[in-house]
Amino acid sequence: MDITTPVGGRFVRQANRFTDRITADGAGGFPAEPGRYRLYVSYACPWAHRTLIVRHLLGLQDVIGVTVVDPIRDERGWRVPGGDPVTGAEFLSELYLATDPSFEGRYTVPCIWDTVTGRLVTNDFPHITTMLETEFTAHHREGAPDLYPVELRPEIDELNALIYDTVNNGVYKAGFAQAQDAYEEAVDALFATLDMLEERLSTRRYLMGGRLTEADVRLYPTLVRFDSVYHGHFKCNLRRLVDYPNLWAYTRDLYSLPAFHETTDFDHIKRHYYMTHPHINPTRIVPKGPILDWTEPHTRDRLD
Ligand SMILES: N[C@@H](CCC(=O)N[C@@H](CS)C(=O)NCC(=O)O)C(=O)O
Repeated sequence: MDITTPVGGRFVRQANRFTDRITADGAGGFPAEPGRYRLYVSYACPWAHRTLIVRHLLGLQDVIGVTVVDPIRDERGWRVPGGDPVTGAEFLSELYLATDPSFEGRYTVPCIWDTVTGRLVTNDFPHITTMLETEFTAHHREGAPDLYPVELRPEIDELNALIYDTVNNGVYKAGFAQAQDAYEEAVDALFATLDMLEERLSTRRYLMGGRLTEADVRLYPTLVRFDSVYHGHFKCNLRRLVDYPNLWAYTRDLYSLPAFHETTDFDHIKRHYYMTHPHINPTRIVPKGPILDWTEPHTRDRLD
């Protein structure tokens, strides 16, 4: 199982346990200092994927180091192949239990470890990207984009809430549903939002128009996984991504940027999903397809 608590056959995601914030002024005890924090991710995990994209877009690679876990997870949780160079941990659970010995939830990525206090600061995934965007500005690369512009925040937040509920988490609600009606409800809501986004992206290059923002970073990890895992493994099969001309070209447009394609690992993605959820794929066989041409010209620049 994943982080599932079925309620009436519905998948309910666990609340995030560690919610401290790293801030530019260090007010809460966690100042944004280069080299101090370590980010733990899985290339398979869409929530972790977005943190890698933002770290890359903002040029924070030398400011925050990353440890990548093995894509296959068993009942012990995420494993660090060869051990973590920073903490020596072999399993992510060690970091959670070092922070709170009574922790009983699931050990999730993404999370951030503070090397000074020797504890996890946060596994609060919706806030990790905005924290990198707003609290680490002094360390952004020159010319880094403003992914969360103040004037667009209300619209970004509103769209993100819908995308989170029906798309990012929607595919999980479909895939982990344990009742027919729960599954159908999730799939219907998912494709209603995808249809809406297809329309929205017919006149706009990115979700907010001419500029790349946090909203694109949140949508991409689900779209890039869609045909390879969610369509089959999670039964989100009313349509494929490639059946949506605008969404498919939009995803290829983003994929053409190094921050997106260098953090997209289809081998980790496919092996993780098909081999880590034996309750929905008991043979753990990883399908060979689909074959997708991510380099097909996207022609989205015509919308600039
Ligand atoms: N922290 C968030 C999102 C992160 C998340 O769900 N991560 C998944 C991978 S995509 C995970 O680490 N799961 C570990 C597990 O279920 O054992 C949550 O608890 O809902």
